[in-house]
Amino acid sequence: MLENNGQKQNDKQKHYRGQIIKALSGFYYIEENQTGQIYQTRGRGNFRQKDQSPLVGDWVEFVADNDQEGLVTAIAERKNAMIRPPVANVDLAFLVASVTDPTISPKLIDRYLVYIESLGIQPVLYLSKLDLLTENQVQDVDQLIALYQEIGYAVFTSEQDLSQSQTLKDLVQDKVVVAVGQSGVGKSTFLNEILPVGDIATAEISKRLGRGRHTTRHSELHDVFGGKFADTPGFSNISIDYIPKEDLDNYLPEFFALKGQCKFRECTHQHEPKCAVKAALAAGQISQQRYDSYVQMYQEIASAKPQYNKRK
Ligand SMILES: Nc1nc2c(ncn2[C@@H]2O[C@H](COP(=O)(O)OP(=O)(O)OP(=O)(O)O)[C@@H](O)[C@H]2O)c(=O)[nH]1
Ligand SMILES: [Mg+2]
Ligand SMILES: [Zn+2]
Repeated sequence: MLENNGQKQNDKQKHYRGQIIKALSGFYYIEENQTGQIYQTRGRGNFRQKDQSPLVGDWVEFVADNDQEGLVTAIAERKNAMIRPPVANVDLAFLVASVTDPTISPKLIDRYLVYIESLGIQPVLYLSKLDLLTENQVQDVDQLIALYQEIGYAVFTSEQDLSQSQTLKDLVQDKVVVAVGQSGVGKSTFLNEILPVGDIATAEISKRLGRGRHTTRHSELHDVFGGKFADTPGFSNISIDYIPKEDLDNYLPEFFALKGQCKFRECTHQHEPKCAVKAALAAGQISQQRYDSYVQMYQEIASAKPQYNKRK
């Protein structure tokens, strides 16, 4: 008889497939394919040796000898895997950025967008805390929204009632979606607003209970609009130096659209003559802010120390 993680396999054990919807304290919670039942499982020891640990969003095979507990035995090949937040097979990412408290800089928004694009995931913007703006800040935020819409990104805001939004439904249906962004920007709040039963703890709720700030500590998929939407812990240090510098322009859509028209095939859009990107910048078709973000990220990548075993 085989032994896995100290658990003896026995005759009652059955084989199942499902998707990991939550990972917490060494347990993986799997929604079984046929019944939708949730099994609490552990990973098999040898995943760790292979440097392959199960992630939320993974499709897995598992064995269980009762309705509740089991053991993950295999992870299906992934379409992609985000390290931060740790979610696999992601189709769509809501970049959540607060316009105040904390005010998120456009440079940081651009950085998150490049990170998401580089993983082959479709980004969408959600701007929160518009209700806290003073009158003279409103115009700046309107410009920000217009800028990203012109590039082609869908932009949602906290001013909209999204709980019944058909546009949002069409975007989310049948997809694995993550909310990405710094801590405190309102990811859990946004998700609560669109969930059929919005009961995720947010800072406000725990303040009322006198327990101080509530911050999300694990990733979890929730059923919403016919898709799976992950609330995840916030993070702000995004490493982009795994991106080859010559590929960076692939991840800014308005640069990507023009790069074929630059005179030099390896154009970095900085010092070269007859650069279509710089021409578009001069003509006001590419924004100075996006161009500055690009140059800053390019220089950061170019000056990064070469690393081995960089994550993809
Ligand atoms: N006024 C206002 N407050 C908001 C809005 N969105 C979120 N908040 C508040 O901002 C605080 C942080 O919100 P959370 O939803 O917990 O933030 P989070 O992004 O999930 O943070 P982490 O879980 O730490 O990553 C809470 O007090 C929310 O009530 C908004 O649109 N307007
Ligand atoms: Mg949260
Ligand atoms: Zn160029």
